[in-house]
Amino acid sequence: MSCITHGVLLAITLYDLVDKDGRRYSPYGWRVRMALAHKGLDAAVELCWHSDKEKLSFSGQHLVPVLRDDDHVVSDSWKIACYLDDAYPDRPLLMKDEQSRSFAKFINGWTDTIIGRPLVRSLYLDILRSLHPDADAVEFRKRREERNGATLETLFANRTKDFEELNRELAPLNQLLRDQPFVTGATPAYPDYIVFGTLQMPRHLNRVDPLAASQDAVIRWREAMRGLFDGLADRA
Ligand SMILES: N[C@@H](CCC(=O)N[C@@H](CS)C(=O)NCC(=O)O)C(=O)O
Repeated sequence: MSCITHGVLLAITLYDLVDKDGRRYSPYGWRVRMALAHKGLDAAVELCWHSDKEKLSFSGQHLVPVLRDDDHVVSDSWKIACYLDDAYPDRPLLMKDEQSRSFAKFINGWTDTIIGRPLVRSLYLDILRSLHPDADAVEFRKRREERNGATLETLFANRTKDFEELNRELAPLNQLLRDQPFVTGATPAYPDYIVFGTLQMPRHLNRVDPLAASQDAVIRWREAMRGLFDGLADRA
């Protein structure tokens, strides 16, 4: 299915998360938005709320992001990034060879677990409060409280400790970024978008900054990332 946006025919549609105030804070959605910009690909956007099962039923699952490119439907940000390189090899690559893809896959897992977990669980209460009115808030709370063995209020109260953990875990990245401007070296590529996407979450959700001043190089890198693609990172 193709969409017409501003008179331009777009073959690609990105299904991304939206909250009740129109904010798009999904870390995975941001990875794909940066990836599309890196490849110079325009996409129409379909906004979905948490567990928008009906709208996403065509994808056979209920999580965003989902990318539809004509007849191809790809869910999961990692698979989408791989798909974009495979389908559009003549455009700037997100991961230029097998080694780069392997490194990016490690960064994807590291970011989701070591960085993402303490960050996201400390933000659940903010997410709950910002849920779109049609999202299932009861189910949202139940699933996360079961998974974490604590109420969202308890997880929120632990935020300072979670941020301390996150800053400790970022130390090797900070060290790397003292020696080079981007995670992948002189220029940014998909591993940069992975980590950056996760850090976009608090920025767009509630403006809380988890980074301590000790993360000097990560903070400098984050500024550089915000400037990419005409300031895409600041667009809601
Ligand atoms: N591994 C997936 C994770 C996708 C994901 O967890 N998406 C969240 C939004 S950030 C979602 O759709 N949550 C809805 C739900 O849990 O029902 C990816 O990389 O895309």
